[in-house]
Amino acid sequence: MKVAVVGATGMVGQVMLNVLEERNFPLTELIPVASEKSVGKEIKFKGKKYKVVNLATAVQMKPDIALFSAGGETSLEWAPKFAAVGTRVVDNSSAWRMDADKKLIIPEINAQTLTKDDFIIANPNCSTIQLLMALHPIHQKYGIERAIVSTYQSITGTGVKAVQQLENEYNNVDGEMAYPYPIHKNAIPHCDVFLENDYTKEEMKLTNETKKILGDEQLQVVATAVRIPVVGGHSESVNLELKNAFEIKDIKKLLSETSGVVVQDQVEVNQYPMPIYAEGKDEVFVGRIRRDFTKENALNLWIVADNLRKGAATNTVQIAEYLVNNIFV
Ligand code: 11C
Repeated sequence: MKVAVVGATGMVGQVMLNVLEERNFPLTELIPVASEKSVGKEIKFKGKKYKVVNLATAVQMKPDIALFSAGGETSLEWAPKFAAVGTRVVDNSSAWRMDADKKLIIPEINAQTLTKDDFIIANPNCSTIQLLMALHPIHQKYGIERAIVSTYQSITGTGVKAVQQLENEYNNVDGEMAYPYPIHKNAIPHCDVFLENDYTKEEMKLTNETKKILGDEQLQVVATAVRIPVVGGHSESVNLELKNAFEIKDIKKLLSETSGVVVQDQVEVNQYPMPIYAEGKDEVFVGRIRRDFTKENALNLWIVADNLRKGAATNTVQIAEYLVNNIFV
């Protein structure tokens, strides 16, 4: 497999390279791709050095797979150019997610919908991926009527500029701002841009991507997305109203038997998911699983995952692995 990583010098791109290496992805040639200012730089992968090339050169090299994490505009312009030379693109931006002709994939949930005709495949938003890893088995067994989600999102979701902003504020030095307000000692209820309905784009991704991935237009999700001064992962407080009666012990058992999900829920020893434990891991951690005593058939969950790994790079690489094992054969 000739694999291009588009955005190889970015935060998610770097994690993609680590994940490809760790999972021993069957790669014969790596094509690191980045913007003109990084062209010619060397990237080390599995002990070998590779030179960064630009997008046009990468298209000419006709990779089998291109993993994109270079922003929506780059994806909109360049993913079709790669697809036209036969490359399968797995795109981590929001550009193609809601396109009716493109599949939006979490491998554990809907990879089986992929066919030989799919050349541009969308990777969901990080907050959606971790949410649905926990919600999918519950929806299948009990039916989810409505989900109310509040997120506590890592600054790494914004990128390197935000990590630098926090560092500058922490050290009391001036610098460029990624957010309209200080993030140190703060919580900002504003992730991605505001839309006409007064929700943010990040909040509406949770609503719309959930319906598409679970194939259920009736499933209601309403979200508030908040940025907090944390690295290591996104956390989500989730209230679910189910269509059918349940026992909490059965929900815990169901989640603990779900591949890619780890239940951390022993409050008697203060065990619950936190970003400091999720950082660097591929699993989605679920805890604080408890009945909502204000409503019938309702419960609360706390879901944490490393947004750069399962929320981005790992999910993208898992899709590529599915292509290798099922589409390229
Ligand atoms: C955040 N979820 O944490 C975003 C980052 O739509 O792929 C990824 C944005 C996206 O702000």
